[in-house]
Amino acid sequence: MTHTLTPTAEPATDIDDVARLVTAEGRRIADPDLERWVADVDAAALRALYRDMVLVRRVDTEGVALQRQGQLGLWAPCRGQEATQVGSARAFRADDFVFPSYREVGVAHVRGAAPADLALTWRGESHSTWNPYDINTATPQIIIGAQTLHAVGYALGIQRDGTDQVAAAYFGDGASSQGDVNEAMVFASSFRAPVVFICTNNHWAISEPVSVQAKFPIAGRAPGFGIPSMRVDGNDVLACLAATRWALDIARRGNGPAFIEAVTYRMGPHTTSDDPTRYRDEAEVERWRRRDPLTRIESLLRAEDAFDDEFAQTVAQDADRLGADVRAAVLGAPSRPAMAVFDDVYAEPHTGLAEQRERHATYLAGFAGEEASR
Ligand SMILES: Cc1ncc(C[n+]2csc(CCOP(=O)(O)OP(=O)(O)O)c2C)c(N)n1
Ligand SMILES: [Mg+2]
Repeated sequence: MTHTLTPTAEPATDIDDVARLVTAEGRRIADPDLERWVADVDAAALRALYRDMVLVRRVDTEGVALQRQGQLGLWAPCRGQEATQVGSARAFRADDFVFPSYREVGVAHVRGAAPADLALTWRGESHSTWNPYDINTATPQIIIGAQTLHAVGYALGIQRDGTDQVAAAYFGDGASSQGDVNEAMVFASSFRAPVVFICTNNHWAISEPVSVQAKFPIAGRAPGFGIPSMRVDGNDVLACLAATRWALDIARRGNGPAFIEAVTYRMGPHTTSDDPTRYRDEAEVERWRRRDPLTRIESLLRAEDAFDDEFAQTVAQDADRLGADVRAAVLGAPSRPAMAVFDDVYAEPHTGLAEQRERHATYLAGFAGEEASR
């Protein structure tokens, strides 16, 4: 092949150059290719998606509050990303296997994580909370992009088992620059692994804007690996559901991996340890506030006469109950002994860990008697 391939445009920052079914104002727009994937979504199903998003936002708000009150060590807010998480996660089958990052609280909720499971790792009380095999969802990954390799490995296992399950990996715009993610795509493509890559482009990797590392839409990279991709409005829950069903269908039929770039925005800080006012413009945040994924579906439901005060009240009550359950789980969690942090890390003895354990025990021993002398 001697053709010169050049990017035809530079729309990496054009947030409207996306597949979409519902506008920011809550009006439906026609896209026959996308629509056919959600032809079954009636008013009741749309209301259920809205409810999911309200619940996720409530848990997220509770997580931030619990951290501010000193009950959690850290929280990674997902405010603004509810449509990306709920829409995509609702497309999976229960027996598909999902590999999330630390920010996918909405995915964990949809997959069936219990209220305590959504928060206790952030309290340092356990290395992981849910049993991955109970909800076919791996524990949240902190090592940026590593879960894409795990997902591809899992997908290759599915392929050898001869089932029609699919593995999925969630990762961020920042992660898309990691070697792991690119290696995962090469392997997935080469071996036609049944895996779906979901890149949440929330415009920021801590303080680095996506424009620094993506001069062309991130979705545009996948075809270079031989992987079909779609760039979707990540604040349109219906479009996210449709896009993920499209991607899953490719993988489930044995046609190899598919890739989704969900264009959304991280409304909050990177984590509760971060202060985004130091590096980003309030005007940008305000622009995205007007594209709120919850308001969008509420407007659509109202326009279609499927939203009333009673429904809003029921959803708000359900959300408050879930928020209260998360809070109760955190406040009621037993404290494990400080040295337990070294348990269950490796299956077999590990010299590095043994050294750390000893150092930490010596450090803790330095406080002996302090309690009594107070
Ligand atoms: C391998 C690795 N390198 C660096 C970090 C530190 N780190 C934590 S979050 C983050 C940014 C990730 O950005 P993105 O992939 O866009 O995900 P987002 O936080 O926006 O959800 C970095 C660099 C890490 N956890 N792992
Ligand atoms: Mg990001």
